[in-house]
Amino acid sequence: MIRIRSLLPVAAAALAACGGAPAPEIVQVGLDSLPAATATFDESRGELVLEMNPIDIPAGSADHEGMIVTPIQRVDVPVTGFVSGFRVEAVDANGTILPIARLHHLNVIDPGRRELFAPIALRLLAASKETGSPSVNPMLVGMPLWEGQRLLIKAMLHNPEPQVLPGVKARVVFTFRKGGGPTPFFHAYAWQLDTKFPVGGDGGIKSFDLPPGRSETSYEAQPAVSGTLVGIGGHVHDFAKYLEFTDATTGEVIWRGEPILDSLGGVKEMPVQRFYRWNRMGVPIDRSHTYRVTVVYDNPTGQTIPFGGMGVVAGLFLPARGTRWPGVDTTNADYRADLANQLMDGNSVGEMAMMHSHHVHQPAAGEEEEHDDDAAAAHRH
Ligand SMILES: [Cu+2]
Repeated sequence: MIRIRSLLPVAAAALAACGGAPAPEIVQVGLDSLPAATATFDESRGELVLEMNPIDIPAGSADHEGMIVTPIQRVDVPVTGFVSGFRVEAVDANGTILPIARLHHLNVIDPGRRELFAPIALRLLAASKETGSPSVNPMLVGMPLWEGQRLLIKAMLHNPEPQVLPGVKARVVFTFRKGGGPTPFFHAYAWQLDTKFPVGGDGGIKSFDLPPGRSETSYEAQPAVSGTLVGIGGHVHDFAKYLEFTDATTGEVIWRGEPILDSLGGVKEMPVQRFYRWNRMGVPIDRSHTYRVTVVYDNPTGQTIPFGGMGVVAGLFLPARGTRWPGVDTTNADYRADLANQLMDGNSVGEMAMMHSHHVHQPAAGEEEEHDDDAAAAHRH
């Protein structure tokens, strides 16, 4: 049972002063009983760091890395301003930055604002070790955060060493500037559209059983507001042929991405496209239209692969001029189910998915495998 305290819509007056866009609608969500992470703003560096509590990563064994999903933690934003980029990292008990592979993924969720295509909490950031350090021009585009805004943060950590790795802290470093000035000109929000929206399967798992041969999985939804897409990318698993984002009302294919493969034929990454040009911010999105995400697989193994499929597009969106980004309806069944999944112990969910996870491309003896399929455990994004 989740208890959501004080459902009070608040106008973020401070934000209205910066940029041209109206302040987002904000719903203050309690969740006070969650453990608190820390937030530190360093104005001279232009960085806002959200750092999680230390956790011990279990030892790995010869055939298995140690892994742990952190408890979900709450963190309050200390200063109003704008995010224009980020990186994720993990540090050991001495504060030394660990190899990025120790951090499997890190997610930041905004429980007070909704997703564009579903009434669930906004996925503000979903970074994995492959994400790198994406950024936008801070004069042009920024994602607004306000002082006192409560965010949720969760990560999964790995340890290939044969001993416990103690006191590891995962963190996200936002490139951040204080609000109040005339820039950025555009307020941007992260968005996702998943083939298993709005809440996924048991425990919120967004991966699905992949049948043999060619298969197509899709999901359609209408956006909460109109606006402009400035960027798009996505995530798929091995054997994916392509991932597509379509205006189902007009039939127009807005984006199609084919996975970039590694030397073993596994999925290495998906291409990312920025739609904005010097004279045009991107692709218009109309709230009266329906949009569709489709992932197409060709599974050559002749067998159904449990949790083998996944398809999600994600990117950056600018609400139309004068449009306020919507808050959440905390009484909505999908919102509540999704939040309950996020608050669950990710290790029980992870183990369940792990038991069924597969390694399509086994590395040759002595070869380091960069591509890992235990990502099934991560797929509650
Ligand atoms: Cu996945």
